[in-house]
Amino acid sequence: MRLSRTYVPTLKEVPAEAEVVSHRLLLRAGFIRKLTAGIYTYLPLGLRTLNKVADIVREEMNRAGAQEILMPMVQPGDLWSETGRWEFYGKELLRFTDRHEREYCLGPTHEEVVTDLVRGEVRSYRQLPINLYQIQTKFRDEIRPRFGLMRGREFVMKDAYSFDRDEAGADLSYRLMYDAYKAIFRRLGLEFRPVEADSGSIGGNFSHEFMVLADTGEDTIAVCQACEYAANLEKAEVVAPVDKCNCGGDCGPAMEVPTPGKHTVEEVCEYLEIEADTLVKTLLFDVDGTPVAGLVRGDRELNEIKLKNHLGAQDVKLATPEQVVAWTGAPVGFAGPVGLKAAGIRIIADRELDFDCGWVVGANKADAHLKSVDLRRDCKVDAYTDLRNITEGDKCPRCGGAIGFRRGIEVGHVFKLGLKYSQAMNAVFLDENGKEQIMVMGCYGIGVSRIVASAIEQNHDAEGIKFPPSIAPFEVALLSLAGGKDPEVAEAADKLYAELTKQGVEVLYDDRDERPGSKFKDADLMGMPMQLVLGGKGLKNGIIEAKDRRTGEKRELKLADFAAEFASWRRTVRQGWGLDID
Ligand code: 9G3
Repeated sequence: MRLSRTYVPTLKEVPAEAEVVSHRLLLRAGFIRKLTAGIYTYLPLGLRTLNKVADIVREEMNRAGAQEILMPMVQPGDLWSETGRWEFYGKELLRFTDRHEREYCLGPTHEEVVTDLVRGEVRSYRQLPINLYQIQTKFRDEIRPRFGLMRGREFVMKDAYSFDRDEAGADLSYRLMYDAYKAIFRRLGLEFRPVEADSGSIGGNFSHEFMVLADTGEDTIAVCQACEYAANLEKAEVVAPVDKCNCGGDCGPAMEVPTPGKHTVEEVCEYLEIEADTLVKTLLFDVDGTPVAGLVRGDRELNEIKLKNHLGAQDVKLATPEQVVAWTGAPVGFAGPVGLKAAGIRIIADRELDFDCGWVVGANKADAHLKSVDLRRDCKVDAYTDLRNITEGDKCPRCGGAIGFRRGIEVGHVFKLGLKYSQAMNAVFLDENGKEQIMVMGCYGIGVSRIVASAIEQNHDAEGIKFPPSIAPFEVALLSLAGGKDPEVAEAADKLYAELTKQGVEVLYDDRDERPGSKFKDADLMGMPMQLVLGGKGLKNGIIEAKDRRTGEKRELKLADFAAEFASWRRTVRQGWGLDID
């Protein structure tokens, strides 16, 4: 495509509301324009990238045996009432009525619609399994849409739904989608990780998120440097310590020490001249209305989700200062495990505390702590469990490798749905014995428009976007430096453009009558992975300058042998993106 005839309104400045780099660059590079809050128009280059992402998703979904359909945007409220979700969702679900006063919503997702379709068509086990998917516009009325395509109100999602005869079949469907997602993200040329998004409890309601790794990502994940393990912080398992206490258990009797006005871990440690890893932090919680003390080492963070899961509780809240005084007899900062049993308070301790003694703990008395405490001797811990947040340097629960933290952007999510929708909507089939069974479902989402933004979040620099070749609007930016006064260069560039196009290479040909500097700037801004620059000097010497946008590395290709030189350079550039490596 000739840039002189393409609508790519690049900008020097962007509105202050563009807070994240992908939003700024999508606006500056002329890929999108905002219609209204959270709702965007895709301009020609933005649409090309969106469609390239969608095409890769489509190919891999088809390869996995899923079948593409297209469901309506507008959904009848009655379906959502069948599953109880019409009442459950609030303002995020955009509702409206038609001319007959019938209630509808704009589809934020399509479980009800697809289950309604299947329950009407599938009657026999012979028709299962089936996996139906669509690539379609969703609407979710986010209260504060921002970050451009990262969190829009209207966005493009690939959503797939599998229907199986039984749990085993559903596990296979899940595995097929999990593997298809890995193929998709590899082909997109993005660094990603499948992340355990639930407790990893096998057979239960587990799910995986697919995260694009980017320092600007909103989620922090624990990632193993040695194996594929990755998990949300709140879910990541902490490996139990192995070495037992080395003091042989004779750490002397517990003794009270004054700690006047020392409330925080830092203050107590400084005052008693001890390290935080010899102090036990006692946090009090209101768990479904009953008091529970959670214990972790002074230098650790207690994980409330792990506490909640361990207790199988509905609601876990940090105790109020009033509750702390009522339960421990002391103000906040002096709570400790010794003597709490009297108040009927359950004590759950992180298992790290089970292998040492000689701890400093709150004395449950204002301005006082206890030292030399042995939890096994001095109090009754109800349970030792994995209660703390994982930290960098912890060991991987799968392979023992080192755990590091990475930030990620959720771009995909695969779920086991079980009978949640099929039971509520009576999606049943007759099994081989003619017995009626409820279908077992799974659902699988990919944020197609969010991937466009995430690719930029992960791959950009001060000059602009660095698109992976698989989703760049064009693979090559061809810059002619003829500038309207060097017909030979213009003619040679036209020829090259024609030749590359004939070879099937997608070229954005900057044939504008602009200064070289602004052409270089725009090429770096728009982010095509390969830049070819043809100038007068180069033409005279029979060479064209080639630049790899990812690395900035430049080389000269001989015009005489252009086709072969370009082909080998193209391979190098693509392999730099981890593509075409068989
Ligand atoms: C709603 C609104 C927002 C929602 C939902 C429903 C998220 C909702 C979860 C899912 C689960 C999967 C199929 C594709 C992959 C994700 N936000 N979810 O159900 F009414 Cl307003 O969408 N659905």
